[in-house]
Amino acid sequence: MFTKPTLTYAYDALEPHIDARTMDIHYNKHHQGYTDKLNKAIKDTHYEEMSIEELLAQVSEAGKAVRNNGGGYYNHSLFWSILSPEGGGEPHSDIGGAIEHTFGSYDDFRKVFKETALNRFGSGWAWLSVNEAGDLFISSTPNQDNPMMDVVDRRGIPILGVDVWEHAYYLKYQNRRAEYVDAFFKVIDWEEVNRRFQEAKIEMEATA
Ligand code: MN3
Repeated sequence: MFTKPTLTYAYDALEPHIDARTMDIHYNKHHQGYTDKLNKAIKDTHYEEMSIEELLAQVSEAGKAVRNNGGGYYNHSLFWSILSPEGGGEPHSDIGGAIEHTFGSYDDFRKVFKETALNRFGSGWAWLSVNEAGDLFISSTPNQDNPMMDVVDRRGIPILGVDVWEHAYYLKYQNRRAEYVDAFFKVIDWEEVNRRFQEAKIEMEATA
């Protein structure tokens, strides 16, 4: 049985960037829905014995319900963890250096990441991930797919992601996805992204 991680901040803690009502509905209805449907889909199957990471890595063999809800479960768990009321600003430490090294500067990174989020037609996600060489890359996936899955073009371990489904921003921003993505940058918890970056590099080295 998978359970949602507990939020470490209040629904209104990310105001004015992400509004309390959106947080409440997104966490309690959407994320809960993915979690419940995932648990239902894997009940009495061998997927019950797996971690979510193991499951996603071989999701091509699973049905649609496991792919969509397994992705929805994982993606939202990651999303809440990389947001913080104390977030925003420019990344420093290791992740700051790696972003500068890969994209030229933080501003250049932000530009490409934002474009990737805006160019995702319909519902999906934009990601910053670590590939098997330990390098950063930006990608986008439709629906609830993510770079962990064995069905995507560019595989890696995501360390930052933005949900661009309309349910993530419509109440406050309506169709203005660009404004929402700008606001998202103001609440990114770079310390958590850096922690995930370290973990992902160790994981990739271990599997290389
Ligand atoms: Mn969502």
